[in-house]
Amino acid sequence: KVIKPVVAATWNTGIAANIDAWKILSNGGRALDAVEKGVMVTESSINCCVGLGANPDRDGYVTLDASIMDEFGNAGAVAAIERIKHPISVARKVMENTPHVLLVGEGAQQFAVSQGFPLESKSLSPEAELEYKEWLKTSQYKPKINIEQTGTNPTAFAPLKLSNGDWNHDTIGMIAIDAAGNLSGSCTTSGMAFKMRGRVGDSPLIGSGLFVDNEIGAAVSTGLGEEVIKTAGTHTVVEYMRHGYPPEEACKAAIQRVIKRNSIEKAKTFQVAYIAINKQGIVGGYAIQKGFNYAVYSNEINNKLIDSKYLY
Ligand code: SD4
Repeated sequence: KVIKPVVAATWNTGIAANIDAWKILSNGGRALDAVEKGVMVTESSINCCVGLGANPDRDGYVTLDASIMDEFGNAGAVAAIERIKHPISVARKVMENTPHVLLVGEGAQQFAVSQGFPLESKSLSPEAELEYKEWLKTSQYKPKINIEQTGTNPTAFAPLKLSNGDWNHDTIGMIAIDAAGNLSGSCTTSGMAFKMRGRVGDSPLIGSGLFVDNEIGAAVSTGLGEEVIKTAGTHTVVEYMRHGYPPEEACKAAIQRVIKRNSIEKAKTFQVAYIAINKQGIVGGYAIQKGFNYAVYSNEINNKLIDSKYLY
């Protein structure tokens, strides 16, 4: 039996995002539309890690990464785009209106403007301004991330600074199966807070931050992008599903590939997490560390936040 439609999204911000995605899915809409509209909710809200209200890079610029994939294996993405409110929609336009997959920086912005996206202000949100000023005091880049995400208020500016002095993080990744049984996925982020100017993470890279194979399943990632890229994270998850692993097991196996190239000691200092869905509509997730959660919405599971299993 196939469970459908279903949508799943990373972190507690996934709850609000799922609501808009579900409006589309429950009316027989296409998974692609659901995963775009869903994450637009997060892009519009003020939070630490997604959209123009998020934390800037170390030079004070908010630069955004996003990617989207449909049921035909089409893909579109933007990286290091500035002053555009909905990078996910620009990613979709790249997919649908260009012969390319990925546009970056100024070119991505020019393309967005040519497609009718307004150029927004450069200024930081008051919340990000505060965080940035605070960060400038030490200017230390310590990407030990998202060990714990507390609270269920999906619109709150996430608690950025952890008690151990590290910076929190929460990209939104969303995967869905629609009533027709088709899969799509999306991913959108401001990347690592206070990253180097020009740094691009896993989120806009197909096969790293997001991968969809309509015959098999879909996966998205969150966490330390460099580690996801080096293991082609979400492609790895989908390949494990191709070989018969259920989603949670596939995520776990891909997490173990991240561990394998690090010492256990090192791996305990950062977070990587995956969520995946297969063609049966089964959702699973796995993380290196405790504290990762994801929201699932289906006819059976009424938009519930699920604590992911984890290694350490
Ligand atoms: C990145 N993977 O840019 C993103 C950040 C993230 O939860 O997911 N944080 O590396």
